[in-house]
Amino acid sequence: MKGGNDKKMLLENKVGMIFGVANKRSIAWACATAAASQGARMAFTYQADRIKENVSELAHTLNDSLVVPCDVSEQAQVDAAFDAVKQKYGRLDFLVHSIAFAPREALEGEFVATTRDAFRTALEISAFSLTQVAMAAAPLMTEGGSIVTMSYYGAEKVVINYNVMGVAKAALEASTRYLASDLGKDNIRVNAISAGPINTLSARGVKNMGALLGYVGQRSPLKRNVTAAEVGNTALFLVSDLSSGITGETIYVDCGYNIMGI
Ligand code: 0WD
Repeated sequence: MKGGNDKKMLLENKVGMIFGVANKRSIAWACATAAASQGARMAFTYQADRIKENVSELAHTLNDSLVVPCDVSEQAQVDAAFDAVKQKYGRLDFLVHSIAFAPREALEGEFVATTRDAFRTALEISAFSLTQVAMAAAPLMTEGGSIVTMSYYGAEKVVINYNVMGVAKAALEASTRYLASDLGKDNIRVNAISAGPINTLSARGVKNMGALLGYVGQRSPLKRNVTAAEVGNTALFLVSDLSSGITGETIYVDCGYNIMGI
């Protein structure tokens, strides 16, 4: 029997895969550091060579990590990334999907002007990719698992300039529910975090992000904006067994902004 001081970490012996680290401000990196603090070992994917170095530098600060290329628009790269995870760790316990993309011109002006190409790209990279990685992850989650994705309030209400990304996030939240329904029988849970605005690389692609941060910071019940670390801690909860009864949900981590009417 172990002594009373031996506290087991929440993610001891767990293996994760993190999609969407671009730099140290990325929400995905906050999720990874939270998970690492509780003993997880993780593989990190990077989208393109321009961020390879960034991701490698960050990942190598963590114990027993792996760094693999994976642009989700290339199925062969997705397959290769999961093969590499299987080779190194043998299985997977959790996955954080924290990626999104829409052409910059689609993130300003009127939604009604969205082109077919912008719509297709936004929905493919920001929504379909969740199903794509869930499909690849499920066979590796032999002891059950937890998948977490990142959404935003623009899925539910109109946020000026968010446009086609709001439509993509609505599809992402619906996908979360359908995937949770399919994968629940294998004890794989799928949840979304709807994060308040945070000043990251992607966020700067949305026109007038600074104004949005100010607006939300003033009106949220907590009278401030949420931090990436707070989102990371919620992701930690969702990938740990503490949340074993939760699946298919979208959990707001936004200092309460979404509950406000007038
Ligand atoms: O206010 C915010 N920052 C919020 C972000 C509020 C609520 C939700 N989110 C969501 C985003 O929509 C996204 O889904 O959180 C997720 C992570 O966003 P982030 O941490 O704000 O942004 P960032 O650090 O830029 O990471 C997103 C990354 C990309 O970075 P860049 O900026 O280089 O596009 O998504 C990745 C890429 O690394 N990504 C891809 N990964 C694989 N294949 C692809 C792709 N095709 N496209 C983008």
